Amino acid sequence: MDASSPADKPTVAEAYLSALHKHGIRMVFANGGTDFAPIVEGLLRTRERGTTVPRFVTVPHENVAVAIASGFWKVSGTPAAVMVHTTVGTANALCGIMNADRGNVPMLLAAGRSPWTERGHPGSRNNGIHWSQENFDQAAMLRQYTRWDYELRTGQPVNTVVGRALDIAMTEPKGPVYLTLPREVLGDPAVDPGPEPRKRPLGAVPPAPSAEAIARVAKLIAGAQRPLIIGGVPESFFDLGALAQEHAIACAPGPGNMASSDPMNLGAPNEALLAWADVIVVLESPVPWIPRFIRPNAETKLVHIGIDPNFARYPYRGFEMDMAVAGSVAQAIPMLNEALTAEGRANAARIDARRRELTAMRDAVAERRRKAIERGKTQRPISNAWVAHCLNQVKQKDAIISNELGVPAPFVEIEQPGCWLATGGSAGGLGKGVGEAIGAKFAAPERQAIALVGDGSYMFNVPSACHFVERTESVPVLTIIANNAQWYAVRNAAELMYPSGRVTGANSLPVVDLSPSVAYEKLVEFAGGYGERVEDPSQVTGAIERGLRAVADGNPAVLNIAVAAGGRAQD
Ligand SMILES: Cc1ncc(C[n+]2csc(CCOP(=O)(O)OP(=O)(O)O)c2C)c(N)n1
Ligand SMILES: [Mg+2]
Repeated sequence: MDASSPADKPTVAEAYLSALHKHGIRMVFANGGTDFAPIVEGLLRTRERGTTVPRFVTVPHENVAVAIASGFWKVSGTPAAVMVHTTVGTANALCGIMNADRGNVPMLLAAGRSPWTERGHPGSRNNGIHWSQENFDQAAMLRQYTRWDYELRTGQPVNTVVGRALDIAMTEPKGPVYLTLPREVLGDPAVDPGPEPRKRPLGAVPPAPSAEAIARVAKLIAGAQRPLIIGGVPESFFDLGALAQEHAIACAPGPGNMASSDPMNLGAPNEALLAWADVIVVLESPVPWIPRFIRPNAETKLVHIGIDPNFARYPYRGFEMDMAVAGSVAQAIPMLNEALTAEGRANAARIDARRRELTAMRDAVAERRRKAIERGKTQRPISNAWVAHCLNQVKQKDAIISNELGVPAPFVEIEQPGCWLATGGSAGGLGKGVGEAIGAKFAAPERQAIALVGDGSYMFNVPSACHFVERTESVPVLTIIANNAQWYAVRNAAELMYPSGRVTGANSLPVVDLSPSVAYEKLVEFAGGYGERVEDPSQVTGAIERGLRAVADGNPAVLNIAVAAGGRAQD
């Protein structure tokens, strides 16, 4: 039986593609299979008919496709769709979906479903895998990590289903949704697609925190000697700086949530900073500190503000709270600034004194970093701080940086919002650093996109798939590998657990070493890219310049930089 009817009436697949476009989906990062037959045919037919549909990009690994969609969202503010092949494609996408869930990254993941009929429909089973790939509940594979899942049924209006999927994905806490598309349904003639989407942003308006609660937080801060803010959100990049500077509040904002040069930005929270504070306001931060190592004083007042300050999606989490305020942090920060201004006049002298104290604390942080950079000038293997310093010298101000165990965040200067992609949470599933940079490049082709990755992380990114897409879609990025020839994180974990064990100080460790190291810089050459290995600290700036030039000329670039192990020091 042939699926094309004489009149070639539009199919559900065509209506689905059109519904995606109507709901603002511009890009679909896709990895196909036998379930895609109606989609592939539909793409050709819609082209013939002049129906506008999203751009489909072939991505040869699903985890990379999800990372690209994530980077695209973070830079464009528009969610992307990912489409994968049935159960097996879903399995490969799952690690990325776990990160998207914990990072509140909205996206529509769609997967085909193995045909469910053995005969009688043009889409019926015609391949052995149509029996063996089916499972009992495809969405159960990732239901813990999606906000919603559904299977498109015969006769259903696709506008309504796609609209619902995207509204849920784009409602706080944002996150991935999953739609399965059986081959028979996609191949059926289109039915009424339902009402056209109304002209409005996707998702619900986020809830504002209660003004009364914010007034109470302001009172706590106004009455404090040493208030500290931990966390933040990229949307409030400048608002957080304004709040902190106006009222002299110490900040440990997390990279990408506040300007690196902000005088109130004290970097990552550490033991001394937590011990210093008498009020701590935690902003949208699932893990504000690691209680086993550092903790606030018992009498320090603790306030948590966030869409869900309980992080109910996390099974176990024990951070204490004197006050929990649910609501958008982007709205809370200006509200807090206003409420504090009303409180603050009487405290002017105290605020001035604190501003002096914080300036001295900030100077001490800057001095520590300056010394690390100074040492790095001649260190071999190269220090990560030095690599970051060299990058700061040559990257454009609005360069987009994605980081996955690459050079350390505190040393990279970020002065604009939207330049640091590794904000928010993540499930820690490695393999998204390069893909997110590529997604950023899709969203902002005119900007530099730079992936900072560890040698281990580089391989988790399926570099062949990344460099393939960089070449085929002309979205070149600069990948800088901080190559310490090991999974240092695994070593570090073993040493922390067994400080006087065999592992501590051992030269070489099983399931840690990635040595002898290999020529990662050669891999990109298969895609016509530029690669360079760097061992001499005096060569780093030049190599980054050469890499950025290669990218500007349209070629992917990889720098394989031999760095010291354990150099991922905070600051
Ligand atoms: C998918 C996945 N597999 C394994 C891990 C465990 N893991 C965490 S960090 C790490 C090592 C990463 O190595 P690299 O990128 O070289 O960074 P380094 O630790 O050397 O600084 C591993 C294997 C993980 N987080 N995600
Ligand atoms: Mg490593």
